[in-house]
Amino acid sequence: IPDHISHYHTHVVAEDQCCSAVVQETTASIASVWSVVRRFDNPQSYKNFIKSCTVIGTGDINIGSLREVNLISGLPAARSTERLEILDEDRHVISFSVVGGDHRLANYRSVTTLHPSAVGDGAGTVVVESYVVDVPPGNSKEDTRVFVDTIVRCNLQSLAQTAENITQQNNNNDP
Ligand code: A8S
Repeated sequence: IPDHISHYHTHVVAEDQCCSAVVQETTASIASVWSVVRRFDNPQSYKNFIKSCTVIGTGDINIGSLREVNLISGLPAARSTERLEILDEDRHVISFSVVGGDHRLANYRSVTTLHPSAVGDGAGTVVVESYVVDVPPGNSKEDTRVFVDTIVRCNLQSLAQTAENITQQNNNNDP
């Protein structure tokens, strides 16, 4: 594994925290996947549990920018406040942390990186998303990992689908 990948996915994990990673392969190009995942202001474009999102304040999105995320109904939580931690356009790295909300995932932090893949005639992408989070009181590490892995896996499957549609449209416009 190249140095910068292990670097971004190495987390400091305290005794009362757990961490994990989900990997998703897609035939979509890195450019397509990045165009979707880089939009800190628009996570609802592929995260299906999110109903709407508002970036707090005006102007550019920078490290430290905050977003208020509203979830779809039927979940055990309604909103989450999240901070942009890393946005590296060259290395295709985005990271955010959870700083508030009415849910139980305290101190959640995730890092998502994109890498070239042989799938899709050599023009595909591997998406790696790792996270660290406090284990909620009364839950086990294993329960927490299963819960969060499920959400992240849903998000990454939807990201792959969304990006594949964009890649397809680009190919149609540019045969
Ligand atoms: C993400 C990842 C996660 C989001 C979780 C894990 C969340 O939005 C949902 C349910 C919760 O209980 C926690 O990349 C929280 O968004 C769907 C509100 C944070």
